[in-house]
Amino acid sequence: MKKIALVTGATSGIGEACARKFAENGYNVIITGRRVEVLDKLAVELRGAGTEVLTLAFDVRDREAAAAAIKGLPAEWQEIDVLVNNAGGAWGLEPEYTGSYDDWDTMIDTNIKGLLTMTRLIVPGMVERDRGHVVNIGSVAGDAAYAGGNVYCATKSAVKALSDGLRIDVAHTSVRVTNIKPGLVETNFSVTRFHGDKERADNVYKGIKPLTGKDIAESVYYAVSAPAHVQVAEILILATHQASGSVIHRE
Ligand code: NDP
Ligand code: 8X3
Repeated sequence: MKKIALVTGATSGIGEACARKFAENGYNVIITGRRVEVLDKLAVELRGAGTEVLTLAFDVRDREAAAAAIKGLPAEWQEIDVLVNNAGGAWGLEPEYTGSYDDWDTMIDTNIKGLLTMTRLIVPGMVERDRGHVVNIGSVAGDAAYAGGNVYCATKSAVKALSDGLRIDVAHTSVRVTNIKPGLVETNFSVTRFHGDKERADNVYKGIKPLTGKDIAESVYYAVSAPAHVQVAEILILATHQASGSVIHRE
């Protein structure tokens, strides 16, 4: 029987690349996000290449919708082997003392509470089956704050704490927990951060060769495909000319 990977935020960037990577490697995939038409398009493509795909459209901030989606899974999709908690992003890059309450709520509700909701819904089954892997997409931003990063950095620090906490709580089982911490990855991330300002978003990746969603999917898959006795706890993955969240050498 094929293994099952569920990827949140599979409609774009890192999540989409993860869904493709798992599909290429023989997994059946559950792809989630809010945009139904984007999920459907990816599903058609992956099915065309022989992968069984289930699409679930819901907002990870909506606990009831998330619970209905997971509890309503058809029997053959219930035994999820890999959960990639990827849905999320940054909203705003303002100083902490002038930031937007709405942006803060969106980041905290999505990056922390959404991830927790998915973990709470899916990990009990993994513990019961004594197998599974949770991959949380953290960030270099969780290691140290940078200018304007404040709340986003705090949410990614929380992802580290929640990954470490879960790893402790499942240590008596064969379930593994990995925190992947990327640096600059060129996706829709900066367009979201700058509320749709594409020009400002493009500037983030000027003068440096950024990572791609595919680079991150390779790290995710590396951790998941390691032998069963190996738990890759964390991977910090940066572009060659990035040294930390705030040190970036640009040509
Ligand atoms: P994208 O903006 O390209 O993708 C974000 C994904 O998250 C989309 O699929 C979006 O789907 C989904 N999403 C956002 N909000 C929600 C929500 N409320 N409910 C369900 N899905 C949601 O960005 P990335 O691929 O770059 O980001 C993915 C993850 O990687 C994020 O957690 C981000 O913080 C992290 N990361 C990104 C880095 C980067 O430089 N790009 C570096 C380090 C970490 P939809 O719109 O369909 O709901
Ligand atoms: C995304 C990477 O450096 O823009 O988490 O925060 S960064």
